[in-house]
Amino acid sequence: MLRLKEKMASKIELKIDQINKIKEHSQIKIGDVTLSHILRGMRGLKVLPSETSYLDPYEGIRFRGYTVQEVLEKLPKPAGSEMPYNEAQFYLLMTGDIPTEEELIEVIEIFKEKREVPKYVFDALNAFPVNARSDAMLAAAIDSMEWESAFLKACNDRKITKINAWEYMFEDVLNLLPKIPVIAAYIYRLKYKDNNQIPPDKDLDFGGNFAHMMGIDKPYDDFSRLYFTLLSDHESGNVFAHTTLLVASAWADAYYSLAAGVNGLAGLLHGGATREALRWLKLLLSKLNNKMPTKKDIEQFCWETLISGQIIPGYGHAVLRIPDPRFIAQLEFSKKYLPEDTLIQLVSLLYEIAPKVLKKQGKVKNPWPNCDNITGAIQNYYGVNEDFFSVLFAVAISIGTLSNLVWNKALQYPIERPGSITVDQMLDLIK
Ligand code: CMX
Repeated sequence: MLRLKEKMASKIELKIDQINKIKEHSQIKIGDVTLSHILRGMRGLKVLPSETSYLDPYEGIRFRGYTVQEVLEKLPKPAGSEMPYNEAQFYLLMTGDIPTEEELIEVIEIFKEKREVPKYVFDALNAFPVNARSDAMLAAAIDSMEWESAFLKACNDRKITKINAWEYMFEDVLNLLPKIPVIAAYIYRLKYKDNNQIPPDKDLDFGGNFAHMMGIDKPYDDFSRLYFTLLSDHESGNVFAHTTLLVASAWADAYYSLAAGVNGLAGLLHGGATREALRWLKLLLSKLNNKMPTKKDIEQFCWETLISGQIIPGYGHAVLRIPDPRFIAQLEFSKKYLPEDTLIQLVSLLYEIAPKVLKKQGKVKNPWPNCDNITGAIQNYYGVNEDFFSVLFAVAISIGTLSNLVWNKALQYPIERPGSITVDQMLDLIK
């Protein structure tokens, strides 16, 4: 048995004991449901389990208890690289432990072995119309492999039980996750590089091989490792994770579930926010004939945006109440590697101005930048097309969401089915 699976099995056994203990106290109240929760997209309502990460409004994301800074410091890194192995982040999210060298090597080797994508997936991608969106192609590619699911087969063969379901999910996750960056890079080069494909490099890790297949020089490999680590998980309530875990709660396999999550990235408030933030920055520059705006120009453009009823993309957050540490980590990277870039300089200036404007307007609960504010500017520097941003997000967040998916099955969480309420019923409550 794989060491990773052995470790998971022993950790799951302990967690099941804890869950059984919690069940003895299941009547304990942890909050009240108010009409505001219904009217405000359930903000602040703690109702979803998440083993892999926890979002603290004042500290940012904690991956298995570790802050962003701690993860970047403590996780092992490839030789000559400043950013961690994404395989190490996967190991951490799956088990809660920083991997030893042996444990890490095992995951790296499995990922290399499993990343070969069946030819029929590429054939299907080649048949897409030229105007198809990259994220729609990724979702379709994932769905096309669904028939290979071990979980599906076990369901069909009536072998699956509540107790062993996680093992089939584990198998699917190990088969599926290593293929995602390979498919992503293929889509990119199919759409934007005349289908001039670069084969995988057997010596490279998850993030390094992605950068290689994209055909972008160093330090894009380190930026990929950084970005995939930072965006690898954000609890269970964001649209991507919630959609994936919801679909899986009905005992769909990892393929169907993840493809649903990828579709969940489409909207501009979630997966589309990186694109919108970049467009907004470019619009500001174009208004000034591509000259660097002054602080006054930026302030005026922020107000124009707000007064016209638009949002400032890349600012605000449903949970966070501080500048997103994932924004800060990317800002530090860009100040080191691309300090001369106009858009990066604009992002830094905006960081001084926009929070003041948003505070003055007084509507937002969090006037600080989120990670999406800067990612687009960095990708733009490396020549990556905006249409591809949701795919990059999907590659990253698949790491944690698929880990959580294994845990949700291991802890035997049931199908999700919350109740609903009509406006008339709400009115009855206030009579
Ligand atoms: N610019 C202008 N107005 C904003 C704003 C922004 N960046 N962020 C929030 N607001 C507004 C809201 O639209 C809301 O207005 P109404 O009262 O008129 O409806 C008001 O401020 C209060 O909103 P909030 O409670 O502070 O924020 P929400 O939890 O409702 O929304 C989010 C959170 C992220 C959708 C919102 O801040 C937003 O639209 N930001 C821009 C898009 C973006 O950057 N998305 C990426 C999020 C990152 C992630 O998903 O991880």
